Amino acid sequence: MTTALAGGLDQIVVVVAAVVWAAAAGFAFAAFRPPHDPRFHLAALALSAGAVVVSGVRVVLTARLMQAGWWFVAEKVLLALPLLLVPMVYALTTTVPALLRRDRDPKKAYPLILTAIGAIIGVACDVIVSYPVTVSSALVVMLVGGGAAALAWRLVAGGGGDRWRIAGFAVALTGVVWAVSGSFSGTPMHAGHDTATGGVSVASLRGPADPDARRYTLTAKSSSLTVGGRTVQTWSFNGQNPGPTLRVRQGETLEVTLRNELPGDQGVTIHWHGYDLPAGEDGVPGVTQDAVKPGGEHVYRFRADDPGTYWYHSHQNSSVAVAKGLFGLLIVEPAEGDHTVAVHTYGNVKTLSFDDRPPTDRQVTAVIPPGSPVRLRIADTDSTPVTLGLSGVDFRLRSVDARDVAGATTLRDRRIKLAAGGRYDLAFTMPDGPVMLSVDGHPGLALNGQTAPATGEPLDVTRYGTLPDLREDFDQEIVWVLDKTFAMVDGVPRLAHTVNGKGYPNIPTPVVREGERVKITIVNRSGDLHPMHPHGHHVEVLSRDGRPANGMLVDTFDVEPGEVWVVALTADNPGLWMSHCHDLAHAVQGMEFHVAYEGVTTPYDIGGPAGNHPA
Ligand SMILES: [Cu+2]
Repeated sequence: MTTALAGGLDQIVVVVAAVVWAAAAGFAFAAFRPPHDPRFHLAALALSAGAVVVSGVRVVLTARLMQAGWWFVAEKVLLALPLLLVPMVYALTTTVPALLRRDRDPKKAYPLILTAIGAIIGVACDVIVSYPVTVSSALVVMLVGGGAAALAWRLVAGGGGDRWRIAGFAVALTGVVWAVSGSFSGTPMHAGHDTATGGVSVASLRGPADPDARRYTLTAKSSSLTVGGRTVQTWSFNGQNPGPTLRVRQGETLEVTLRNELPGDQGVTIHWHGYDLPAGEDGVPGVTQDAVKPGGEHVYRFRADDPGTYWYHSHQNSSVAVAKGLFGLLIVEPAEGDHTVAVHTYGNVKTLSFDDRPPTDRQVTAVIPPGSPVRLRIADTDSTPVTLGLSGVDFRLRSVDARDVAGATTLRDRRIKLAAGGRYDLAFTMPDGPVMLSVDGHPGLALNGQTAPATGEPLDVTRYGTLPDLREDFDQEIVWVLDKTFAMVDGVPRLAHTVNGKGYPNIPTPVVREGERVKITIVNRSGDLHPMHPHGHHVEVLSRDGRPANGMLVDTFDVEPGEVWVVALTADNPGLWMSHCHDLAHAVQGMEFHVAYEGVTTPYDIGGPAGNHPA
């Protein structure tokens, strides 16, 4: 059983346990009261037996999850299971014998009611407690449970005036208030503002001015696009969807002037996705710059020393802006004979755009002379992964996220899953026959005629190429546990995508020193796929789910439900960096945070007059 399946089953079993224990407790309470209907005794006994079985399943599932790591079970082992199993033993040794003896004392139902409360608390734990279990979250659970237990005693014992009721409500209410105020708050995001004395401002970490720079101007504006027979209102750079492909030769300086002609108050920035550039050029509003308002302008400059396939997109309200079309590809080239492929969903229409042709949901055809080298530079600009396939030719996955894969072996008829925001370069020599690039199993790009989409085994990219011995020495270790729980996001309580139990901007900011090698363990406790994207750095993949990886360098990687990834970050690019899920809806729903370098500050504010909104 996979970790993801065990986690999913546990989410169902915890609810079933609560329902069955509550029903058992209800029938027991009824059985101990007039008219002492024997059918109630039977029902209570049968439901208790069933509930014990369900609780046993929960213990087995927790044991299975514990094999995947403590991160997956901490709150179950520390809170949910003790609060279920201890009263369960109490009930099995008191209430159950009383039911068998047909006792007539309602107080005898109390242990079973406590068990039901424990089972219901298990559901609450699932929804509000993540990893790590904090003292405040544990207290919330204990207070709510204690309040419910007091009220239940008032119910079974009868009499006693209102004091028990008031005490129970008071205790439970304290728990709820604590939940809202205490456990959901956390360290505010702006580490940079806390260390504002001295240090380096991110605003000074800029690229060089260069009279010979390769210059582009990108103007954000409203546009429209007809695709799949529908007209979609889009935002564009220079009226093009996708935005123009920016090409620069390795070693040149790129200078891009961003202008904003969007309507209303829509700010815009450009984030150079995957390019490890100076922090002040990173295009994150509220962290590295203010959002560029309509009528405004901002110039980005950086030396393009790292060849490869990148893309650029607005980082202001990015879940909306990118979906509407504020993106394009950036190619830093030594390569000849290359072609770009951008996958993007406009409205509800999934499209492919080949080179700078307009996007289409139909198959794209092109003719390439047999014998010529081909490099398809493919970017997934959506918020969900895409499964690519290449058939009709032997090919290599030459690079992932603009970094060459060591020892890239020949592949044929294979499928490869590409993370949201990620890039693959597929390289081959054009054969005499046709070649097909498929997208999610459908014909996407047909070169020199038709052939069937690839149906072969999916490739595990983390095990592709050579598997070297990877360095295991670290200066610092960080753990990010991804989950879906109730948390504060932007000051509002909601069901959130959380990191270590918190949502934006309360996720603690790790602080690194320049030169450190940092081990980052990313654990996905949730049922959702999270394409994680650290800015300003490529991280080295050390292992995936305990299996040693090839050490490939990535800037966007899919952490599947139940998976544990271990990556290494070399702190070689001082700044204040965003790190977030590139399912941009997840970022808005809490999953974004910072990595700060010691001594780096920012003069910019999230919110503020510029309306900066990095997600
Ligand atoms: Cu996500």
